[in-house]
Formats: sequence, structure tokens, C-alpha cells
Amino acid sequence: MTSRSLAATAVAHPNIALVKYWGKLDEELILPLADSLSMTLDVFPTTTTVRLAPGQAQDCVRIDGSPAAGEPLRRITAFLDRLRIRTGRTERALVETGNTVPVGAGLASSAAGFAALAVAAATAYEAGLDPAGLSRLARRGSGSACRSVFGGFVHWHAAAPGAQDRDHASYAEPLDDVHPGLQPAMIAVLLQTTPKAVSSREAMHRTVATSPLYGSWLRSTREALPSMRSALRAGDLERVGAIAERNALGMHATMETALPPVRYLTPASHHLLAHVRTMRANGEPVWATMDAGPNVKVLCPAVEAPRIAAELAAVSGSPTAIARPGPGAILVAGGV
Ligand code: 2P0
Repeated sequence: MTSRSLAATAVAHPNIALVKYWGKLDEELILPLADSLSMTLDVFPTTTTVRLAPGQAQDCVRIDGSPAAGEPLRRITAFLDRLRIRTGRTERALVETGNTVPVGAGLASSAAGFAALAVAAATAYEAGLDPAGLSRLARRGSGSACRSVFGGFVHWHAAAPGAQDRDHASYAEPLDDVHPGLQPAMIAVLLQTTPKAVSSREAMHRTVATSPLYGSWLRSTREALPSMRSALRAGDLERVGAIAERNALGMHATMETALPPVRYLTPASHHLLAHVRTMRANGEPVWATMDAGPNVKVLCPAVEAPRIAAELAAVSGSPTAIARPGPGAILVAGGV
């Protein structure tokens, strides 16, 4: 029997959560303990090509031009194995991925990476998945990747307690009811772009297992989600920003109280956070959010972004990137 040699290339962008995902109900299925909500960015795309390689004994993965090994290779191979089981295909693959964002620095490279891989691999293996199915597949690579399958503002549903098929019940959906007058920008301040010492996966696990604050944060994040939805519907950027900043600070408080603590924020992060608060006290429409890394992202109205980004760059001495809501993952080549 001969196999056709199929290849596909997809592009996906990172997303930044306004209501964070931090903690798993099921570590194998990557099911979150709570819903989360994010904005997909229009900067820092990841491009991934998957080419089936009949006769090859192993998957061969290159990330940013270098052969992958260790944990990144293991995660990508496990991801492709799941797809091979689902499709009944046996071919190994050549995977070539190129990031334009620093990897492992809290800038959501794994979200863009697994979203692009899900779309390219599902096409190459002819998995026939609909958008929700692609989101579920991306979720198994990295939780936050299920949100990068879609553009704009995206809601990731945790499986409802008692759901019959919890894997099926957890996927992301783009919001179609965001007020059209809401024109935000997210300014990423690139304070430090070296890979983190503790992976977000390990940090999340440790926090759920040991932080005495975790239960409170989970309750507050479950309340924050509907409030955020309503603020987005109303086009109320001030409420969106306030909820997002509080949610991010709460998440970092749970990490700080884990055993041993996880501290992603550096003195430079805190310095910039203080400056954002001062700007806000002076009437500037700016709100901060931080993920599993020291970099600070600042939400503000798009029309004000160039001026605010220049100020943040001057205060931090670091480069900035201005992002607007961006597109979902798209296939740019391949498919039959
Ligand atoms: C988020 N983060 O909602 C949160 C906020 C970081 C801080 O999703 O273990 O790489 O692969 O599911 O998706 C980062 O965690 O973790 C993340 P896994 P992931 O964006």
C-alpha cells in the first residue's frame, strides 16, 4: 500500500488571557478548573509545517532551525501520536516550526505553537476536524493553545461538573457579542526574553497543590468571567482593564504562596506595574496583566497606544510591541 505524502502549513498568533487559566482539573486531558477568556494578538506569529514522512521511524522536529530534543520533542510526538490514533494513520512526520516571539518567556509561544501545529497536523493527517475539534486538539498540546485557534476575544469553557464526556466539553469559542466600539491595544513590554526557570505547567501544578490562596482565587476567577463578558459586551474598557489586572495579580499571589514559591515577576516588572498605577492615577486609561514570566502587557485604547508605548519604553528601557486583536489560526498551504 502506498501513502500519499501530505503536507500543510499553518500560522497562529499568541493570546493573552484577560481572565486567566491557572490550574487543571485533569492533567492528562488538560482540562482547566475554570473558564478563561483571552485576546488573540496580531503580532508574533508562529508558522508550522507538518509533512508526513512514510517510512521514517520517528518524528523529526525542528524549532527555529534547530532539531528539537527532550521535553519539547516528547510533547510534540505525544501530540502527533494522539492524532495518529484518532485517524488510524501511522506515518511519522517532519515538523518545522518558526516562532517570532521569544520562547518560554511568558509571551504565549506555546499557545501559538500548538494552535499552528493542531491546524497543520490535522490537515496533513486528514483528521476532518471542525473548529471546536481543532480547539480541543490544540488544548491537548498546551491548554492556552485552544484559545489561539480563534481570533479576537475568545472564551475557553471548562468542562461542566458532571459532563459525560469532559474532553468533548472543554474547548474555546470566539465571542461574537463584543461591542464594536471597543478598540483596545495590548502593549507588550519585553523586559526579559530569556526562558523561564520554572515551566508554567509545573508552576500551575505546584500552585494548585500547595497555595492556601488557590481556592479563593478560583472562586474569584469564576466570578470574573461573566463580569468580563458583560464588560466586553458593553464596550467598557475601564471595566475590562480593572477585572483583568485584578485577576492577574490574584493569580500571581497564588504562585507567590505556593511551596516552594514561584516568582515570575522581577523588580523590573514591579517597577513597571507601579508606573502603570501612577499613570492611571493621573487619568491615563492603562491596565496591566502578567503571565508566566516577567513581561508586562498593558491594555489601553488603540488610539492612545503609540504614545503610551513610548512612555513605557522610556520608563523600562525595554522594547515594546503594540498588538491589536488578531486572527485565528489559518492554513496557509496544503490540504486537499
Ligand atoms: C493563561 N497561562 O491563561 C495562563 C496565565 C500562563 C498564565 O495558560 O500546562 O502553557 O500547557 O496547559 O497553556 C500558560 O499555560 O499550560 C497559561 P499547559 P500553558 O494564558
